[in-house]
Amino acid sequence: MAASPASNGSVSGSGDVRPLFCQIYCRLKSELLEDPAFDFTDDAREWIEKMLDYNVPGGKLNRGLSVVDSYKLLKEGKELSEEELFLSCVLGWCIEWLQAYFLVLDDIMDNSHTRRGQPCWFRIPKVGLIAANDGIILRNHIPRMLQRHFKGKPYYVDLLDLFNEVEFQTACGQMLDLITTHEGETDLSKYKLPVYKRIVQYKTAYYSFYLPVACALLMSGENLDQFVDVKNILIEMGTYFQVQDDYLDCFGDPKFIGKIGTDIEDFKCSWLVVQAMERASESEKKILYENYGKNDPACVAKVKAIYNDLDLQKVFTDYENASYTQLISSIEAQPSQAVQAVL
Ligand code: GPP
Ligand code: MG
Ligand code: MG
Ligand code: MG
Repeated sequence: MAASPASNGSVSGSGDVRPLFCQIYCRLKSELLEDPAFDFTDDAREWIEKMLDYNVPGGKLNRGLSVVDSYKLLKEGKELSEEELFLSCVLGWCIEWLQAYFLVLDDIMDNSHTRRGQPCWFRIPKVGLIAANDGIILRNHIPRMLQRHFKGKPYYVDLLDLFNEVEFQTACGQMLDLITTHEGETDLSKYKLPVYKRIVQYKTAYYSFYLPVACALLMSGENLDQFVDVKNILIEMGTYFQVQDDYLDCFGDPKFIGKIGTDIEDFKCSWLVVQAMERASESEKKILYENYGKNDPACVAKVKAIYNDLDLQKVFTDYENASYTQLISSIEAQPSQAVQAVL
């Protein structure tokens, strides 16, 4: 997720919540810096504070804010108590922490350069591979925050299970992303749509789309087993979101998306290369085979030229429209108005 103006696609209400949400970040950070489980030195406190400020709050905050928005909608117009509002913000921040943890490690694995308009954390000379441990600390902050604010709530154990399960699914998705890249290096024709969909369902959709809504449902006292349809719709949305991420990796403006694309250089099973392989002539396939996955701007330019010749921008717009129509019809088939509003 990239840095971008506040006027992004988040749903109604988040505009008002954003300042409070950001204040709560400061409170959570202070609590973590005073965690009695560790005997902090000044240096340790200073490192963690810098690491958090660099990696946690600088994104669009869509995932975090959507916990608050979803929870409000599930309450169907009933005013939230101060405690309920605070707790939904804490859960929102837990997801932003999870995202920071994934991104710090993903940028090492993808050999990326920039994130949210600044160098990736591991690219900072004093940081380097300390970033790997910082990722572990970010991950461990989540159960620390959950314990402090939710222990004793009837849904506490369900929250822990949810975060654990979604983290596991994401790590498995990341593994598929990485091992599929190895297979593609020997044979690009392995990059087909079902392979792609499986990767993105796990690496992106669960934590980015299902998790915020599932958190709001648990806070509302719901049993997640009753929301399988909702989960499937959110997975479709997450898939759409990753297709867009892949499209922007190649065609987005780094100034706006906050990161420089590396998918072509990294041999990624990107939506674009999957579409290109479906449509390319034998001679175009030959060019793709020879140039995809090379860390050389001339090779990257040849791949992009094929994407342009195949008019993948139009293929993307068509996919976007079809996916939107499909999602709207699944949402409208949902029996609950509150759930429809959330979706
Ligand atoms: C997005 O892939 C997926 C993640 C950030 C999940 C990472 C999971 C881990 C367990 C580390 P991406 O590489 O396309 O994202 P981006 O384009 O933002 O680098
Ligand atoms: Mg990645
Ligand atoms: Mg990446
Ligand atoms: Mg990407």
